[in-house]
Amino acid sequence: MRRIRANAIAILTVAWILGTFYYLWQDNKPRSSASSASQPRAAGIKSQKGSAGRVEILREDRTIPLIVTHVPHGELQNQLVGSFDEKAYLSSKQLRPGEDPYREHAFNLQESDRLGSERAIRDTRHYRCASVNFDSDLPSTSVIITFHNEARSTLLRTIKSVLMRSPPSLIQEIILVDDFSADPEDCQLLSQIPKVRCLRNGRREGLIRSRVRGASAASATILTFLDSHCEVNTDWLQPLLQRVKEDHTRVVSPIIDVISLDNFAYLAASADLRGGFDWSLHFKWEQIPIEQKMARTDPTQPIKTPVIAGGIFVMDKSWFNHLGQYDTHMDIWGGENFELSFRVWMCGGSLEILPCSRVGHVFRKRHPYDFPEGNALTYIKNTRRAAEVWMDEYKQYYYAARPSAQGKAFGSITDRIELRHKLNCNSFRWYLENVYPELRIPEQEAVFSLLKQGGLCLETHGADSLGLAECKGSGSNRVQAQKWMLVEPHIRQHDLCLAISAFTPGSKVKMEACNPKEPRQKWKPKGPALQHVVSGLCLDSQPPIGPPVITPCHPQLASQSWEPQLIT
Ligand code: LR7
Ligand code: MN
Repeated sequence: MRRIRANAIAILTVAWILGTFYYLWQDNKPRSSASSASQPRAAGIKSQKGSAGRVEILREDRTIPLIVTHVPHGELQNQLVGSFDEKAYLSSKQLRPGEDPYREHAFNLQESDRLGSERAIRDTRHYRCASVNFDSDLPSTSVIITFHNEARSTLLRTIKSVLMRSPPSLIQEIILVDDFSADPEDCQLLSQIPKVRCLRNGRREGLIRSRVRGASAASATILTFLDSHCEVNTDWLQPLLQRVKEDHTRVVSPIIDVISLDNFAYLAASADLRGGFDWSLHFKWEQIPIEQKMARTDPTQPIKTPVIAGGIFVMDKSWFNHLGQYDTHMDIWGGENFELSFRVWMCGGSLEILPCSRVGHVFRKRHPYDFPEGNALTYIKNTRRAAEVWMDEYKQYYYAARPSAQGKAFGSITDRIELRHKLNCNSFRWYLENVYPELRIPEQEAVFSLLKQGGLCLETHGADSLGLAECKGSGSNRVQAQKWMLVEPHIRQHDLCLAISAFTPGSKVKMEACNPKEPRQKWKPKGPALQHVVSGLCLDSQPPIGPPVITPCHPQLASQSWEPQLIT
């Protein structure tokens, strides 16, 4: 009896010990091991898996044990970074005691320097991302980083995060384009790191021309653009390359996480956002439309976006070249993301945010560098170029939202217009209808006018018929029938629009319910005449007075002359 009890106790003890070990092992297992299906993780990195796992993150996350991204150590680290003397590079540019740590870079330089060149960051992806599979033969990429007077510690951390968190075989090279920073060594010294190349501009060009220079020098078939103060997260690159490999017309971005400009904490950004803008061409993050959100059953799927933020994206190099790279007459900073986004969508490509790719970026509140032509004028020049080339008649809303842009110089756009014709791109209306229907088109101020022909006015009789009649004064009740709202392309009265009944000369003109997609209702001014857009024929009262019709345009004809007279 005693032996049985002793045996039972022994068995229970062993089971308890085994259970405890199993629990600890489970607890310690790195989450990335669940992704063993995702082959393209670098073999070298995989063998180091044991050094990842649960660690304690300092600062704001102090008490929460977190799964962190993997940082290789020892030999692998040497292979990736070579003999580069990191300490010397960083220490020669330290903040002097008493100096304002925000002055030079508009973020807390002291904190950035303190962090050093590598650190563990939280894997901010949805947990299902870890089990997504990628092709084993993804193409490699040239990473292009342009910078002007970037802090050494942020720049180095950007580069090291790329080298350490990407499968080495997928990084062909990292091209730094030093946009005429004060110290050429900021860039030059970094070229001691294997795969890192340094190009230096002989004068300040701005990020747009710098990126074009970097892209032209790239030897890989795929381009990856990064800002100079980023940290890429676990397996950030594979989802991007996979989507572009499948379809070279896709231009893809990661979710851009936030690195605090004060304490450099790495914070997860919402996965429900996409890029949008208002009519002043101000970029903003916005919620994805509710219907799309409801339809999303798989959080690893791409999110279509009307525009990209601009700094962090992957694009096929031949597609980049085919579409005309960038508008190199844009200076320093701003607007190029709209120009690229409109161009990609309107000329046959698409823009996506891939939620399983995460890259952190230090968002700042001001520009730490100067704009030779001034910040406001540069932004206006760049966005005016984008609006003039791509926004067709909708550019009026840009000017209405940004009146100061009118009359400001923006250079010649002939080349870019030619490019648009050559690429046979869709209209901005197409873009609004198909890509960004959520962008509200501002109500035009309702302006009512008479449409006068000599002493007579165009008027409606009931719902259907039209004719000319003596103009009524604004006090008269009957003026309603002569009161027109001219909102291009419509000539309307309340919900009814002037429409042709057929596209042939002599066809009658009538009133019918307005429909923005109906080509029979679209008109534009042609001198004193009103021309039907599609048929090219003009509104004619065909004297001696009959119901109005459309006839070939001769704007000098009295029967085709319609003088708008505002009703106040
Ligand atoms: O003259 C310059 N030359 C440069 O090389 C001015 C800037 N630069 C570099 C600079 O060092 C940095 O690497 O260009 C990059 C972007 O400049 P930032 O970081 O000062 O600007 P930003 O982060 O506000 O820029 C966002 O908008 C820009 C519009 O022109 C670009 O598209 C940036 O790439 C873009 N950054 C991002 O999309 C990251 C996410 C931020 C958001 C939203
Ligand atoms: Mn930036």
